[in-house]
Amino acid sequence: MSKAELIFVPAPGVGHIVSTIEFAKTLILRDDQIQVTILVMKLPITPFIDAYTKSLTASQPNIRLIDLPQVDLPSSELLAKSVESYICAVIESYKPHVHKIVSDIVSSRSSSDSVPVAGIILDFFCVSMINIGDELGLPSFIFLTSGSAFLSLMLYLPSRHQQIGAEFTFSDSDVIIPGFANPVPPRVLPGALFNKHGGYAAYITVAQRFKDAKGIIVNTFTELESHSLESLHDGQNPKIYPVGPVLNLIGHPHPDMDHSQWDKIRNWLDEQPDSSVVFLCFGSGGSFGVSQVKEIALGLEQSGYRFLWSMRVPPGEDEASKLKNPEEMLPEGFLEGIEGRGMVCGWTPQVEVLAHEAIGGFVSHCGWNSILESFWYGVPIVTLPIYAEQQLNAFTLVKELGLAVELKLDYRSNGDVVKAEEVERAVRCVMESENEVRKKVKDLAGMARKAVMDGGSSSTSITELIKDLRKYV
Ligand code: UPG
Repeated sequence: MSKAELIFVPAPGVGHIVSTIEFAKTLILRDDQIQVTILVMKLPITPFIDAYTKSLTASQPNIRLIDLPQVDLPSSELLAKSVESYICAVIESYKPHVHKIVSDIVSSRSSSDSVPVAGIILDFFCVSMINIGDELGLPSFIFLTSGSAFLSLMLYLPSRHQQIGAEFTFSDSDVIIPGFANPVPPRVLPGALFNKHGGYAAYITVAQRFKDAKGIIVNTFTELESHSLESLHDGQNPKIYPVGPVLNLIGHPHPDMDHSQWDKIRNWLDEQPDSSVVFLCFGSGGSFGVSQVKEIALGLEQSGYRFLWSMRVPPGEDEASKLKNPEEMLPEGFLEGIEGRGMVCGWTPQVEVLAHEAIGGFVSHCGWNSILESFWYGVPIVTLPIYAEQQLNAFTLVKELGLAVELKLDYRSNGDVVKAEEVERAVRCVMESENEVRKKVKDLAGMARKAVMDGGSSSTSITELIKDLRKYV
């Protein structure tokens, strides 16, 4: 087999970088003639991404990182109006640099003995760069860091936009989206789709380009989202490759992690009975204000279960964001009151926690990586989505797949407060040993592992993808 190069352009966020890099590694493991170049963007809202990317790719001779030059960033007013339009604006500014680097790579490979570029693999936020591939004669593929439910939404949005041409509103009737078995309530759609200040426009612009990709690689597996994946195979959409779960199971060396605290947590977990601890963690950016933290704390206390809670101080201008330590948000005397039954912490290596036998349930913001990691270890989820497509993921897990316990599907942090009693109920429900969801998720863990083994559904899909990519060199 001859050598071939792939150029990856991931978005600069933890939830995007980790699975993208892991996927690049998977391709190289499967075909050692593949070389990967990753173009690295930097964003001030994720300052550690650079070091993070380097540590995830260390000792990978077939992966080369190229730092893209700094660009002038859009104004903070734009960020305040819509995170999505801010990210898209940053990505637009990077486009000329990406164009230059990719075209330099292509022209340096013109001799017959050099390694040809087989294609560009873009994060979904970077789909406007499909133009670069087109201009340079390279096929562009999307690597989707979320699941098939989100893909269904993105493939549906352009036709709705053509008919209606305006943002969603919370009072809209439920939406029929191909790929969903149930009508989808507007309240579980990504917040950006209601945003009149650029969020909706940014989403539509991204969604409109999905059909221009040569293929869409999705971090999901057929056994998890069979209905959705089957309905998207309609001959109209680009070819879809379910290749997941693509996971980094080694824990992430995040700069915010306090190693001595993690040692204490690990020792504490080792002392707890199997499946007795509920873990709460809300992704790389999820946080709550003081009043919500108080309700969660009370709910945990009233549930009587052991817990490990990874907390963050929220960004912004309010009282809570001025606190230095997330523990300061807890009600006074809370930690003393629970008498060693629970621990709170900052960044923890989530995969290591989920793998621990003491963990019996996971209250999650339903970021896609967290969902896949939890399923991999057979840990049932309680849904508390916060932003991005997390509400849609929560809806998919609870209503479409029956694979999670509902706490909230449509939580919006700017106004909603989930009450302690609701937290208590959901925690009790997920921790019950006879819970139906627990049994289903245990079975799913086996299916996830089979999917990525030789001959499994995702493994077969990766073989097909490599074959298809090689047709372009
Ligand atoms: N993580 C830790 N420790 C922590 C917090 C997070 O190891 O204390 C890891 C976690 O294991 C996971 C990643 O960080 O691998 C977080 O990814 P994810 O669960 O997907 O959440 P986000 O960081 O919020 O991810 C963004 C979006 C989310 C989307 C995802 C993939 O917010 O909605 O599904 O990207 O596109």
